[in-house]
Amino acid sequence: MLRKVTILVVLFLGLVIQASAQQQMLIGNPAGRNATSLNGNWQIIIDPYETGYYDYRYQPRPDGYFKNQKPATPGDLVEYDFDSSQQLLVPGDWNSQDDKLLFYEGTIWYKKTFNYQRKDHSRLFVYFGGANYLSDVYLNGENLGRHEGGFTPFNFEITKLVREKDNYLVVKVDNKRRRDAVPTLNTDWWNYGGLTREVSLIDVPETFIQDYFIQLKKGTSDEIDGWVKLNGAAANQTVNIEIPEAGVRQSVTTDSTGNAPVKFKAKLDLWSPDHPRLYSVKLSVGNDVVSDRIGFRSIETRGPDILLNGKPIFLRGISVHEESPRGGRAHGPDDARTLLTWAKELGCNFVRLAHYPHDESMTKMADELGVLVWSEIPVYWTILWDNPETFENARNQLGESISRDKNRAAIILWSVANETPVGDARTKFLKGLIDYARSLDSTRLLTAANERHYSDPQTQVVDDPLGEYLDVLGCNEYVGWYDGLPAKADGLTWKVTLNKPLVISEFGGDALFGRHGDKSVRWTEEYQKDVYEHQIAMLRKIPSLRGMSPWILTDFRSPRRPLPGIQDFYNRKGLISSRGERKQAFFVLQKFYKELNSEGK
Ligand code: GCB
Repeated sequence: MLRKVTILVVLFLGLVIQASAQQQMLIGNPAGRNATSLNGNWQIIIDPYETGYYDYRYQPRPDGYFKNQKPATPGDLVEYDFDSSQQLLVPGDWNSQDDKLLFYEGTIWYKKTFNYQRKDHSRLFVYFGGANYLSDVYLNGENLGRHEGGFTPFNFEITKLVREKDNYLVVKVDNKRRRDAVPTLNTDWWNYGGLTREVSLIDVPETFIQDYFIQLKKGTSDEIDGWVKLNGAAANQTVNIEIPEAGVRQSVTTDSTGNAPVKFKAKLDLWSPDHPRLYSVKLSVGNDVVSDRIGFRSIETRGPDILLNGKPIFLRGISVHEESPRGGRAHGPDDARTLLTWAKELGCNFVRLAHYPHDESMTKMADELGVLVWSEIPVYWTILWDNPETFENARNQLGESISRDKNRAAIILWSVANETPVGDARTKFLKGLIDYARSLDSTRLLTAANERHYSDPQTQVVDDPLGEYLDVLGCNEYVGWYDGLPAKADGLTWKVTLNKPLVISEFGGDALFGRHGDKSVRWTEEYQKDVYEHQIAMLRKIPSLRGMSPWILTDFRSPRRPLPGIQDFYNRKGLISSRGERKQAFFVLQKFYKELNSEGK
């Protein structure tokens, strides 16, 4: 009987996993494929009342803006025209491209026209690196589907709809905040809207490599344990996997569903921040070829230690928002290089990419430059813990993020939440996410940025019940800013109840670059520097501390920060201003990280 039940449970789980894999259907590593960019200028229509979507009875219109209508005769009434409308650059948020859109939250319609010569026996997909927040996508007037979530990729097949001339791709992007969404109404960052990341057409053969996972088996340094997945009618195929620099040439045969496990031994030079070794990896089936650059490393914990390639490591980090030094949402390799180079100048071997998955070029650049990454989803503050749709949404965003970045050596931590209130519904929700992440990727560590509390005025306690399910305990604290004055840190002792690594995932204070005064005066560089000095002295004394990612690398826009002349709608906790100027605290942290480095940490 027990056996029967077990078999049923296994079958059911199999179905669930299969169903979710089907649902995601994301094409892995678009940059490693035959792609045509649709970046550049797109025509847009600003539509605050969603007139292009709803009629005057608030019913969806069959003749919405996605039909891209033109008057056929001079007497025809058509109240919009993409072709004479304004343009915006893609990728790019709309808020920073036009002053009148700075605070805009609502719908904007995007349109791009293109020609496409599709080869026989090929398939075509349109791929979006990310669009904030809700996207409805149409090609030549037909609905392709909807995607929810502002920071993860999605794609649609357009093989049957695409034509040689004058295709029109229309996307309705809506960044209205919602109580039941992820994130919810309340965040401390700018709600940059639009097609914020790359858009491209991906051309593949009828049967193609949809995705693959080529990583070391947990706890090993010479065993690849992964999988490859084909998409297309001819499922039983031989897939070749080559890593020429490691002398690897392997073949696997997929089953009737197109899946095959990939397991082999290889002698590999391991990836680390000091030695960010990447290998060219080529996968091929028939005439489909995907190329990637993959690093191999192991990551584990043992008691309070984090072990990278078997050796204890201290995470010298900084938190980073996806805020471009050019203004607006960062995207592309240039922004990624600038931000990560600044982090390295600070002495970091680690970044916390807050509070949502950043552009794919960021995690690829982290692989190239040798910077470990904490990757996060926007389960932030107080979302609707009891709402099944909210859970499904968070789970989907987590799945898409892991799906996109699972081959990046730089990523060592998946974080499921930031500063969520302790409670049964919340812990159940987050445990569901943690279990899901582990089912998709057994190789990385799970964390969350939690809070702490005082058991008495001198004792900080880290004992969030979520900790039981995490590998690494993340903890935010603002002693010296929201919690007393900087010197308060001197008298505090930390009690961490679990024998796991602790990462202080945030601390800091605001300073306006160039504002000087006594260290007791808020908003001055001197005050911020004082916060860092007292914090560092305090943190040094926590026995299980294995990393930190102070808040934050650069100033970033936030609607919650109105103070005129100082904040002007920026959170000023950056160690670097929004124009790239280093504040005094930058050098305090840099000095500390140099010391740690020379102590071998
Ligand atoms: C926090 C949040 C972060 C905020 C920061 C602040 O605890 O996690 O998103 O921006 O504090 O500056 O208040």
